Amino acid sequence: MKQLMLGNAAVARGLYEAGCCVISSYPGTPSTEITEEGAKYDEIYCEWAPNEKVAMETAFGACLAGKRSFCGMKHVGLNVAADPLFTMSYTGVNAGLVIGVADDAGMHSSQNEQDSRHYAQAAKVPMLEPSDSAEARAFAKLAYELSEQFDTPVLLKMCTRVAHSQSLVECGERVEPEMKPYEKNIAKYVMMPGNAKKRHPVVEERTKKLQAWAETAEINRVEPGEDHKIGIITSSTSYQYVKEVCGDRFPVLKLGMAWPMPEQKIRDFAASVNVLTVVEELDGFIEDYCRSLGLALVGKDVFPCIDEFSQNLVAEKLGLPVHTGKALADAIPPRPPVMCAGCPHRGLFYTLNKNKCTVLGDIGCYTLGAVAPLSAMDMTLCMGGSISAIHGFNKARGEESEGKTVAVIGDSTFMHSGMTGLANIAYNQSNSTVIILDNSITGMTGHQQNPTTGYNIKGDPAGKIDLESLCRAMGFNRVRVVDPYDLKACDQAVKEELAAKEPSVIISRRPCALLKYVKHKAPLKVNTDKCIGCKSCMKIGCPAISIKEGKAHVDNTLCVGCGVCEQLCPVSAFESTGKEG
Ligand SMILES: Cc1ncc(C[n+]2csc(CCOP(=O)(O)OP(=O)(O)O)c2C)c(N)n1
Repeated sequence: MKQLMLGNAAVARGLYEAGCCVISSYPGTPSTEITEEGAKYDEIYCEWAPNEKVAMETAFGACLAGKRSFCGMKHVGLNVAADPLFTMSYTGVNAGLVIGVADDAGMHSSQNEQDSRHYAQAAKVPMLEPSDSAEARAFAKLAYELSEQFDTPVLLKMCTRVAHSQSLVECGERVEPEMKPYEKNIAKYVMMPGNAKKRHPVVEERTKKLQAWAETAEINRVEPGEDHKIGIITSSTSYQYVKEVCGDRFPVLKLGMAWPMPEQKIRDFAASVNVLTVVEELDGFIEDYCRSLGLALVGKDVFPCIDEFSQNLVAEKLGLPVHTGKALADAIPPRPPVMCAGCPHRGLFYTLNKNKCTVLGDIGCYTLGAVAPLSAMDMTLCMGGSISAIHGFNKARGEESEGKTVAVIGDSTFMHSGMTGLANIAYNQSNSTVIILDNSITGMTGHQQNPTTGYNIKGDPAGKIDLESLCRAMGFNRVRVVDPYDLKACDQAVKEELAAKEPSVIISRRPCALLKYVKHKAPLKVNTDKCIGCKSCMKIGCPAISIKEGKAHVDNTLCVGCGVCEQLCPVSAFESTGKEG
């Protein structure tokens, strides 16, 4: 029976059916649901690792031990895990190893728009690229076959639209592959120069074999068309747009394998059409390969390498009729992201703004501290970047910046890649103040557990890292905890730690207001007789507060009674509604 399935859920289904036994991942939109769905299968051991490198190495260890394994991440996660990836390409695998990576053209939820296909080429590993949920399931299974047949990790590339769209999937049964025997093999698995030198030719040979496989593989298929004026090579979600706007008009070479590419198949296809056209999102990856074969084509000279495509964009560029309905951007009112009502990060950012701090930021819900009226963020680069950067900033600018510059980082991001930056401060001694925004969850990506929360992916009790002890053990004498709902305490902590003559850590601790176990106070209301319309309460950018007829107004469907606005009101106009939320 066919069922509607999210692309990421279909990947998880494919992993399950292929007999995958171990999944270790780090969350990141649009990849997260692969692992969340994988965790629903009892047959698979599933975990959130502290970061993508750890996840990939864990999956590698599991495959080395003899079980099919998987790790999943978003595109930038592959940067973090690139180090093991490039050498795993040399060692190859024991049982199959599949690495899921999800790109985010259009940057729906990302800090950049990189194209992961380059990693497959650079690390010399195969990459499969599904276009819908049925392929997501099938390619996940195929990836294990290729991994074991060619002795290689296999990349499975998703993108936002394939990962987050639903389409029909026919499920199958799980196979339970026998655990592969573990045999010590120093020449294959110990990558020191003498051994690695012998593995590199193996890798080059493997790419040739994979290329030969790609020539006849069904996943690289030619779909005939009536009009050979144009022939389109495409893949992933671009294939869907092409089919939607062209139907069967033009012949299409759909590449299910992004790397290596089938040289002869491409040459034959090019020879069968007048104008070869490559339709691909982001970089001209297929295009560059075709050009290296000496083929003339239409590609990035017409199709942009920026932002995601749409049916209309593809139609317009191919000179076909464009759908003239309302553009999506006009049909849907814009909803810029804001910190939620009751977000514990708000009080802290208000304090940083008030103290005119230079804030070296990081990635998480708290990145929204950059948005007006809080505007308390000077830099956001990549996960973990805040702590390393404050050290460099303070070393460069000296005492003047030490007294007013802070780094802010979330609990999950701190565990991901903040600790090593903190070690650098402790070791090379800059007088830096680091604020860990501990909301007891990985908020940004939808509430995943992490090593500081005390729970595992299934919500069962797990190890819990004590942030205060960790920072002290690293050599910080000044470690203090504040409640970000308490503006006076935040102000005092920030002022004192910035004035201190040694490095310090402030842990701003309060669980995310959206966590199920968090009890809310009664929403507040405004006593309009008292309100003088000074708008002091608007300085925190709370979505529950607006101005109506010159007076503050609280939307009690949003307000969680955190009381931060109350602390700013000079005339005590906020009152409790008394109705517990
Ligand atoms: C290398 C990398 N991996 C994953 C992500 C996706 N991501 C963005 S922020 C974030 C974690 C946020 O959690 P936390 O630091 O606890 O802050 P919160 O959102 O809870 O405030 C993740 C996983 C990313 N941007 N970069």
